Amino acid sequence: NAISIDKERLLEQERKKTEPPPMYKVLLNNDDYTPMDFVVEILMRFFRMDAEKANQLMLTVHYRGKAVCGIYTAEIAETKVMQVNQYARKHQHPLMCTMEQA
Ligand code: NFA
Repeated sequence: NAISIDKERLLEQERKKTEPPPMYKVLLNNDDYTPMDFVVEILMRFFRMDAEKANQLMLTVHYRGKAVCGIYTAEIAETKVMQVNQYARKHQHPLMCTMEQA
């Protein structure tokens, strides 16, 4: 009946409020052309890493092919991917930032 449907809707709202949101890994992918210094700059600028951490992660991408830069909710992850790819394109580098569910 109508009351039990209302109750289900309220329960669903409560579930949504307490459920942790799905999380997404944001990755950088290696390529042969993007300068190492530019990748380090990206990691400092968009992922707020210090120079040492940024260098480490850049080398992980360089030697292993990709690495996780951070884990975020969908909206934040999508924004990071857009900002990084736009910035790379603006500077005419092929660097690719991608996301996948964590
Ligand atoms: N492989 C690139 C080079 O040798 C550097 C790089 C690192 C590119 C990490 C993309 C990501 N210049």
